[in-house]
Amino acid sequence: MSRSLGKYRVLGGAAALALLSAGLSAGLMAQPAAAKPCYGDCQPGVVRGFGDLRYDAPVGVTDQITVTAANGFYVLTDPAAAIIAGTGCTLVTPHEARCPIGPSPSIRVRALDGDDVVTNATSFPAELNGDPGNDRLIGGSGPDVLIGGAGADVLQGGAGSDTAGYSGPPTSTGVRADLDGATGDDGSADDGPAGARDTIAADVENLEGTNHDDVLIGNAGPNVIDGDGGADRVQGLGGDDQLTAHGNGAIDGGADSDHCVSDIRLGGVAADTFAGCEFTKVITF
Ligand SMILES: [Ca+2]
Ligand SMILES: [Ca+2]
Ligand SMILES: [Ca+2]
Ligand SMILES: [Ca+2]
Repeated sequence: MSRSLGKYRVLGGAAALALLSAGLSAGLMAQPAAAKPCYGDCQPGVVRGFGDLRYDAPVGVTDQITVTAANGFYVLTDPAAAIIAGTGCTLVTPHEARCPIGPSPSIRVRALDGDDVVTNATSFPAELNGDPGNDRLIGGSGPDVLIGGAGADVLQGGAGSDTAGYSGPPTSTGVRADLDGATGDDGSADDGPAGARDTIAADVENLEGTNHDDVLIGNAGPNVIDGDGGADRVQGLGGDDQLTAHGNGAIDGGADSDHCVSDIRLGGVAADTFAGCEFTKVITF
């Protein structure tokens, strides 16, 4: 912290104040107070934060949200919704907004209710939230985090190293999810919670679990899998995997060269067991 403040001091005067103020706003905006529907982190519609684009869809709309990048601007379109342009963004038509791309571009979209389609057609990292409803989330050429939420969702990563995330909305039970690329259905054991099977496409490489007891299984390629809270069973299978669990669980690296981490800094739990791991680490503080 003192190092950051020092940097601002060197800049001096109004520039330093402006930067500090922008940084603080971005920090506040990254921490919405509640999960209830609000817009662009509780500002209307689409906003530009510290270089990033944030959009919350209107409630009651089956959205078709697409984000592209052109001539230094994010372009957000949704033919199904009347978009509201908030701070840093301009409405071009009722269904199209533009916002200048900042120094550290990233995208966060919340589609909220409805059976929505959300497409990141840029190379920027994105977090796409389907929320309730049977959603289709389509990542861009960079790293995407695809959080389907409730409903039977389809998660397509595109190029880049992409993550199917279950840690976003609160769930009452753990999930079983794997990266075999198979279509999800309620007759199978994956992916996602019972009654809401997701299809995680073969172009998704990584998994993040819930706060409950999950079973998370990779594939023959390199995978990054984090069980999050709960006593998780994490399996990497082939490929050089990075696997993390958080106590009372089991990590199995499978074939090839795997890094396995039992992170039990929260305490009150036993270290996870390791099998098939070439590198292991237990983090206790
Ligand atoms: Ca929606
Ligand atoms: Ca959903
Ligand atoms: Ca978990
Ligand atoms: Ca693997």
